[in-house]
Amino acid sequence: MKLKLAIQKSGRLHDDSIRLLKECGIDISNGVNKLKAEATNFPLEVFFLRDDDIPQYVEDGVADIGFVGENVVYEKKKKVTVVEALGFGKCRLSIAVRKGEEYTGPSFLEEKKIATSYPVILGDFLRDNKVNAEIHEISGSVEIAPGIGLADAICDLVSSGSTLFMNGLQEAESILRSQAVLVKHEQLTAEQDQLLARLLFRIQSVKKAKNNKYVLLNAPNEKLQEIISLLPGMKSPTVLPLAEAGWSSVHSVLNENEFWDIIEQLKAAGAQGILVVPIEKMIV
Ligand code: PRT
Ligand code: ZN
Repeated sequence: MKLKLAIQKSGRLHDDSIRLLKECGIDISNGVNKLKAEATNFPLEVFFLRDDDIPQYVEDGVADIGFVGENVVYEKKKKVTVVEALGFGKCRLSIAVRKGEEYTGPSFLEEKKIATSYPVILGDFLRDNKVNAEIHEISGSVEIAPGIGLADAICDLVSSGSTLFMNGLQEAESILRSQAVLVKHEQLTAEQDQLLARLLFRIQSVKKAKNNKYVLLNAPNEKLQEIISLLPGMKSPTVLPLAEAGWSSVHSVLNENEFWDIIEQLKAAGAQGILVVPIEKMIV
């Protein structure tokens, strides 16, 4: 038995999806020109599909699981379960208006025409905010709609913001934050669930490793207690004596979010020779 995974055939999520599998130690045998490929060292079969079709395939159980943007999951409203955020494909779905216009909140959109490829999510947003606006659905190049007089505003995905900028638009309000997620079919068999648990364990180890750094530093022994108290570590930091009397080497793991704060405090407390090393996998 193999677990069937759907990923994007080509586009923004493709490379990161393949990379994540690789980081999980899973090699895909044949190229992306085929409809599907087999992993050589894990019971996994990979289907290459358009991202928009992935929720439907997973709902139908043609694929057991899929990697797809949350924006697509919420837009398609298919019956799938979101299991895990994957940490790539980050973007936001935002309302944008012409540069220089003063956006005063959702009521600004009253009676306006909004171009989008996300009519469902936008429709929910407008309804929640009791705004009456006309949704004009288009499938691509949404950002040019205000410029050619097709719409007063748009609702589209934004990452750097440069597409909006180049089209004379400004981001007014973000209505959804999105990233790639792992979705699963609602009724997996026990055997499929077991395979998914194995895959998830690997994905979580890779994610944890990315969010953490291994830190090595030298500390004068009289400052050791203070320095150790600053370090969270997986359990407690490793402390080894240095060849030079009165000094120790301290090893620990720091989370990305608190990383710079703690490094500054460590320096202030007398730590020297601080080395920061990436972690490849983290099994905790
Ligand atoms: O062929 P297929 O249907 O599979 O692909 P697609 O063309 O529909 O999707 P694709 O490859 O463009 O995007 C796949 C997924 O990547 C999306 O569903 C999001 O989950 C995620 N993602 C992350 C993005 C962006 N960032 C993004 N910036 N998807 C699209 N964009 C577009 C946006 O629509 C706009 O045109 O990039 C432009 C804005 O980018 P900035 O950097 O200029 O702000
Ligand atoms: Zn698509």
